[in-house]
Amino acid sequence: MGHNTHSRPLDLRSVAVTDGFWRERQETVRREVIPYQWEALNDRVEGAAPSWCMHNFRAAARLMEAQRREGAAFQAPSYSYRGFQRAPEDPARPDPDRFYGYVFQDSDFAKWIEAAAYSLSQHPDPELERTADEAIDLVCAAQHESGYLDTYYIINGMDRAFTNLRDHHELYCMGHLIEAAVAYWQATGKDKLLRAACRFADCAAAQFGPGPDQRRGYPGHEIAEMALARLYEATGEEKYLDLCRFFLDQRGTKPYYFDEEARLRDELDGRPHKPDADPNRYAYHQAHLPVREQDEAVGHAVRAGYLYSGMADAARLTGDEGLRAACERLWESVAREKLYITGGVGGTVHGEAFSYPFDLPNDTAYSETCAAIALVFFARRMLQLDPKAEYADVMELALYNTVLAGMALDGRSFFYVNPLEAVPAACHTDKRLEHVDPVRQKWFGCACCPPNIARLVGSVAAYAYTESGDTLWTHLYMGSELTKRVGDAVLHLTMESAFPWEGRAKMTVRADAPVECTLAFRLPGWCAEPSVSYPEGVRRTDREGYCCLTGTWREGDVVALDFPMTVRLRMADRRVREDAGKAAFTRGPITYCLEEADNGPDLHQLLADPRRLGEASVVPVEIGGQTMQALEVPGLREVPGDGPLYADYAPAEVRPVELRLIPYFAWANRGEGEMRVWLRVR
Ligand code: FUB
Ligand code: ZN
Repeated sequence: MGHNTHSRPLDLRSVAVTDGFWRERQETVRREVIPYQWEALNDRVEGAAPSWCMHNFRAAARLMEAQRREGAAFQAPSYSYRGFQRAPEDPARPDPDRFYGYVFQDSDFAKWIEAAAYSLSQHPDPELERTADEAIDLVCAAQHESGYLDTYYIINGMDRAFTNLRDHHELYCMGHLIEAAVAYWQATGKDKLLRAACRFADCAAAQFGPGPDQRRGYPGHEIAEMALARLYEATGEEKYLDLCRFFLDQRGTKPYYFDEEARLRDELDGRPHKPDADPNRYAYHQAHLPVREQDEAVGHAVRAGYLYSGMADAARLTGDEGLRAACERLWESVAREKLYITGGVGGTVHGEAFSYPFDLPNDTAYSETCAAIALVFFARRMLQLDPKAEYADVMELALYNTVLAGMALDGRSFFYVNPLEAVPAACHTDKRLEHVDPVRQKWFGCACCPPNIARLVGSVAAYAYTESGDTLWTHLYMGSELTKRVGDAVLHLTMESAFPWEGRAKMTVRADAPVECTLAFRLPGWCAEPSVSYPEGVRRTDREGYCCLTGTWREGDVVALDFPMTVRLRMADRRVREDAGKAAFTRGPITYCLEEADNGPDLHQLLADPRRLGEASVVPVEIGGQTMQALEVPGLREVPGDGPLYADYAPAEVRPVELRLIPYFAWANRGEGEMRVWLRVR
């Protein structure tokens, strides 16, 4: 039996996550994060930056209700496009009719409702569903009669809608709305938000396209591409795939649309047009070249990850080989030259962007949480196109390390930026580190990351498994119960797993009648000696790091997987300046770090000793009420002298110490202190 390699994630209602590690995080999202973020979106979290997100929907809904009521007599308030106003002059007395916050504030609602949808698909919760339904009623009430749905322009002046695609995120908000609407429909069967999202997409499809009266634009911040592909897959409506393709095909063509629209804006405002002189402006938006010609990951890292995800979707759905080849080249660029050992990407604060190859600074790292999330999206889509374990290895790395580090263990505070080295005193005083926080924040004015983590954690099962006709692909190991249909037959599968702490996993089959199919399991790249046992009569073929087991599966059949996790001391390619002479500890999918709480201050004086790696032990530790595995490894500490600032060179005096390392995702959960991933090597 052959297996088609194009695959799709499982319907989340057919898989339940059951294991301690992920279930606990999904429960944190359900119990803490979703209710907390709802309060944040409604500006009710004391001490946190106000969001204004739902305030804006209320303002827009009032306006649209007035329009519906008054019909032809309706006169929009003459704001004449007032543009940004991040916050009211007196925060205690906001004008109920004004838009506040970032232009893309609507997307925070969309991410929240998407997270709520995933949570509902795992755990029915009538109260949450009621809150979500009421929020959807409000959002739909804010929709313009044309289908347009972005409160920034609905409130500030619809005459300027779609006039600044480069900076004003309407298509980004549309993309998030679509993602949310599909998820909510799939989780609850309710289609009110889906219908609203389709109307918005139809409105965009009327505006953008090759026709004589249409605009040749494309999103300044990508996500619409992957969202439209998802909408096409959910509804079967070709027009959404066409719009996705149009956006991809237009990007990077000349004359540059962003320049054209800037000229038109100036014309509209009656001011002289001054062309933008910044040569990097196109690369920031991945618009420097047509997408099929791109081969280096550049520009804003979240935008890039979302774009590449949309390209991979379109390549899979249309069989476009040029797109697929570009995706492969861009993947190589990220994975071989621009990826942190924590799975973070986008190393520079300047433009929240990818830097040049092998530039991976540790203390000034930007490594936005959303960028790691975008990389998870891209990796899953590459797996859907072509299941190669190397994609899943990176997906796992990003997920278990930077993505999880983005949220405190109690789910109540968040990192936007994820450095690999932090010294609080420096973070508080050094201008170069202005963007780096040594403690997580309750919320952000630009709160893209927290709800993004919530939606990914809630839907993690969609990254663990994908299916093609007769094949189930296991990419990540997590305790779960799932159902796989093969024709009319149904296979119930139970996965038990000790990940990420131990590399054992076991899949047990339950089936009323024998089912012929392939169960494919990823052999993690970090494991030198994977072992897989399976029932007699099943045929094994290995391809691209997957062990594919084909045969007739019966009740009680078991596949036992053992991926021994050893403590590894890893070094970076010697072209990475910042890691020269340094090493980092990893075990299985987890990257470790040193914290001041365990090792005292001045972590830069600690040295790893590769000769003693064999003496490393794995010890349970409790952090933030959660039990996890720490590492204890013999190392050395330099004895600081009390001499002058400079002296003639002499080898440092060292004393033996026991280094204690904790998972990177758990750092900064025990108060403020130093942290570092890369340490010097003796
Ligand atoms: O622009 C929307 C989001 O805000 C981006 O994805 C993040 O990088 C942040 O800039
Ligand atoms: Zn973010």
